Amino acid sequence: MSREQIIINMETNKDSKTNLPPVAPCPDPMTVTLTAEQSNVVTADFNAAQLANYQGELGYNSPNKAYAHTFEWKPKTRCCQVTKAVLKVELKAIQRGASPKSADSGNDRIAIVSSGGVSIPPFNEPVYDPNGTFPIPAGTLATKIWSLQGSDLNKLNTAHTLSFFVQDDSSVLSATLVLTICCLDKIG
Ligand SMILES: [Ca+2]
Ligand SMILES: [Ca+2]
Repeated sequence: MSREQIIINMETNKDSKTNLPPVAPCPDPMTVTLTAEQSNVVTADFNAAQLANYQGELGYNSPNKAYAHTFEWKPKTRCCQVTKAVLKVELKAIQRGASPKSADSGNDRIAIVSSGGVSIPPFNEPVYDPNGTFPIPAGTLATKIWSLQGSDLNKLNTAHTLSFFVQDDSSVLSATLVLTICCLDKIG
């Protein structure tokens, strides 16, 4: 390749073989796993009713108490972007659920919430499959694995937080948020 050709390629920033802009690998990729071992709640993400009756302990075992948690992450540098986020929550019915509409574990829901408790679609759903077999006994397990998108990723990239809320006869056994992050410079 001639010196001129190299300069042209540098100027146009195109691959000399494909003539396409090069696909730049992330210069500083990382994965961060956040857990809910430590209770943390950003109250602005919840409404008054939610804040009036919640706790933040994993494995809590008394009914009629909701669960709230806010994950928070800190960008390593100014130019870090969450490109992927997977929330996994393991739950257990503290009391039996008679039907999908009964005021026991049967009607419990789990939702990602923001700004005064507004849920961010599509992640607002029953804890236990409403089309499954009822009644469900106490101790019934459920697992949610949600790959976040749209507003949830935006929230992680602007506020650097993500909150979720669980009603009120189900125990949260574990909750993890795995973030795939790309940082554009390595200057701490
Ligand atoms: Ca209840
Ligand atoms: Ca309930």
